[in-house]
Amino acid sequence: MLQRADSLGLDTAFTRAEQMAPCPIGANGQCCKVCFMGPCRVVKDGQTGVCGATIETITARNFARAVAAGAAAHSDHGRDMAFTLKAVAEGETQGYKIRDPFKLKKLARDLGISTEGREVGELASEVADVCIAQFGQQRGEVSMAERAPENRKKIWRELDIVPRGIDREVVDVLHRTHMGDDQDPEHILDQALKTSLSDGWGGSMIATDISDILFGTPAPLVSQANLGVLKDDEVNIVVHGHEPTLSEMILAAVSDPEIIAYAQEKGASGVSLAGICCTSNETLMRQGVPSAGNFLHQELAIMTGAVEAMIVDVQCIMQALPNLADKFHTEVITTSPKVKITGATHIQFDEHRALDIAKDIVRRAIDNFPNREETAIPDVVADLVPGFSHEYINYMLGGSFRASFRPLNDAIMSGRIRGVVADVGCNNPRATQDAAHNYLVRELLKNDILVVETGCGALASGKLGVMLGEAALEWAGPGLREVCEATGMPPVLHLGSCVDNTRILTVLTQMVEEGGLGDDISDIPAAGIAPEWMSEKALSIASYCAASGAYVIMGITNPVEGSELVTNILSAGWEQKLGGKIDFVVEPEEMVSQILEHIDKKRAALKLPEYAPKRFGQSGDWRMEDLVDGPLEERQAALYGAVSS
Ligand code: SF4
Ligand code: MSK
Repeated sequence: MLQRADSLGLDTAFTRAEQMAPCPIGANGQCCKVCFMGPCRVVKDGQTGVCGATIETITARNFARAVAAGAAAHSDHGRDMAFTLKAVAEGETQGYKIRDPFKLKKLARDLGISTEGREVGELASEVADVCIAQFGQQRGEVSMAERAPENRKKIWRELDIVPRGIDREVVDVLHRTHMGDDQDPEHILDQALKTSLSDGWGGSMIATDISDILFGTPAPLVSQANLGVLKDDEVNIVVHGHEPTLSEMILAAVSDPEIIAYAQEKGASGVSLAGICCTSNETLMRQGVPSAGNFLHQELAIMTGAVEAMIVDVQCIMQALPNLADKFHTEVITTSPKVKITGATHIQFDEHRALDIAKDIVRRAIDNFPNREETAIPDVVADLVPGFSHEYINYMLGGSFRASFRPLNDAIMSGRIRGVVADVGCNNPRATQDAAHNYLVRELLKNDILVVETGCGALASGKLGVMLGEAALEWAGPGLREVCEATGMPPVLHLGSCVDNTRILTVLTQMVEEGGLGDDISDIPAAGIAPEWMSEKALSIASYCAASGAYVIMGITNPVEGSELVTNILSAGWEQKLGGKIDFVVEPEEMVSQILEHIDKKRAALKLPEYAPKRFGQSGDWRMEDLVDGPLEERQAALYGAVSS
């Protein structure tokens, strides 16, 4: 596709990244523009801004502001879901219903709402009210923080970082990083932690729970990923962004026989829906809607010439899209009241008329089909099995009648599974697309690490073909392979979109509660990586994971590189007070060795047997061999050799 871009003389994020060298002062967090005596670039030892601000204060302020912006974006998504739930409960919407009343009840109980004898609608209305109130709450603690392990809550309370209310913590960061306020770097970063927790154990968790309640809690299904999911003979509609609210209705509209007949009138054989980014994750994991790819595929999809409409909602939408779409027949349609892009058509979404609006948009795309010219859809596609909610993981491991994390904990305790790693986050055109995600996933699997994924990292693995049960035979070490064979699960689990990193927090909490892996998230042999991150949301996620006790590695660049002190606070400093930390590591090889070292250290602290892969791999159902190519012995030798080295 990049060759096609070249031959057509088109810019992409890849070429623009080459032309736009990152400003090294900004990249290292050394530029302050919080007041208009500046902007101040603090680059020499001992230099300060006009107000006297030091490099430590400036880098910490920049980091905290990025966390606040990320937390705001995620949490606002959660707020919108809560308002949609309220509207559905009041019977004001068109096309929506409550698909998971069991999860509604569970959430109600967690929020302290009585469920006894209540109608679903009435309960949903109260749950929505309580969720909406979490955003404006001024005192106390956000309710969902209560879900964390007891020891974790103790740490948070001692440090006074339990969020009071979601919006309140975001505003607090913006206030204290205004000119002339908080100028103690550690104190600023403590508030960054509190704000990030208002995302992970607040806004994002609300988004995940309510999305499941409204659209269904994901369970595994089969789908496909990559640009090859676009169809040459059908109207292609691509949904891109983050929220499932409109895309679920677009899906309903494209399945309508009248709409299909209308498409046929216009010369197409049907209407095909595909996703990009996290809107894709939302529709992929619940409805099996194929994914056209992750963040850096948004321009490439348009360049196929086969997309009639790209419908976007919020976050991660490049402003370059309308200009690029102009070169083809694609119409870019913005739908969120918060997002307009010059050159795009704006059709504002309103859940009260959701299905009508969705049908109008789909008809518009169909009307555009006759304008299609030459197409170039790459013949590249991979099968995948997405949809591993934490609820499903429970059933998958424990069975329908005794859903439990016990088998996972046992597998880690025995050493069959060495540990668990979450590979999450974006693509970044400063690095080869998906290369770090793919390398890390393969290396981790080889080392018997169970990988869970969300966001664009998940879509990278979907495209790679490792989200299939049989992928364990090819890529997993002997112990992990045994577990995958016994359960049929893929060695890489798709857990959802960016806001669904909260599912990972829930999995970790359930592992603690199951017993045998310590008393807190920080005891578990686990880590998180975002090797190709680019978004402020990634810094919020990294911070709330660290605050929750996880070891997090971020690739690409260190946004606080300008200050050794601040870099150390995020790493050793946070590890000392929280048991979790953020390290910025550019090289994927270095990431692997730091993760394995960390996981083995945690295993040793728990007095678990040393990782010894040769003890495993003799059991399992070898008949699954039929599913993959190549002589078993050769692959075993290659694999075990690699593991032991
Ligand atoms: Fe410069 Fe201080 Fe203003 Fe920042 S707050 S721009 S360091 S004068
Ligand atoms: S979409 S935030 S590029 S993961 Fe969630 Fe992908 Fe990162 Fe956006």
